[in-house]
Amino acid sequence: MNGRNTRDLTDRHLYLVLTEEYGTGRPLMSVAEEAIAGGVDILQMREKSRPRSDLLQLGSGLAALCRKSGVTFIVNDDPFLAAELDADGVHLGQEDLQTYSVDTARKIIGKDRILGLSTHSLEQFRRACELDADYLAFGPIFPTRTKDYSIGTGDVAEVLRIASTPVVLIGGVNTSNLDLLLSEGASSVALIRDIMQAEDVASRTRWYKDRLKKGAGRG
Ligand code: TZP
Ligand code: MG
Repeated sequence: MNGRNTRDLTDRHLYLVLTEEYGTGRPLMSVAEEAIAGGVDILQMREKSRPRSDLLQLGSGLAALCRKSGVTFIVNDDPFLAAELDADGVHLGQEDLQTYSVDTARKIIGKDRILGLSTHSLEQFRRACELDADYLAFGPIFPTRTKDYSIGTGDVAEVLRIASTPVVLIGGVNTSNLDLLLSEGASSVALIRDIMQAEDVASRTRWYKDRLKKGAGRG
């Protein structure tokens, strides 16, 4: 055991991507605390325009909170920062691969940390299955704020069928469309807005957790 919260990613997971820009102005630490109270499994720090000193400060708070709560803590974009914060893992986008190949990022974070990678098409997903990632995100499935396109649900079943690593579906997931993803066989989803903008973050988080849990057995 490495003492990190590197849970078995093949389970059903609720993954919240903390991005202040798409929240309601509340500090990310408070949102994180509420999401943890609601049962979130994985938290990612995704702050793209803050200086590194801020990320170190926020990240060490989030890392400590996640560590004591048994929640997996992932740092976006930067494997060096993930290692420095002793986070549970790093998440890379396709554009990050220009800076770090998956193998380079793996060397930086070590084998005990999680490496996640975003994919945006079936072809990209297929190629990513050959890489040394611990999970693959696939999306944006539905319209979202962080991308100017969405890919729909058409390839979801095929992605889940061919996946050799756990898959997290992302992009525009909300309480109205989650069932559609579950009916395609989804087990884990990642969200920003529908949790970050909820009036009651803990109860919205709990709603998703309950729904994911029931997902497998829905009639
Ligand atoms: N990558 C693909 S979609 C997305 C990211 C980071 C944003 C998801 O945010 P939301 O608000 O849940 O659509
Ligand atoms: Mg990135």
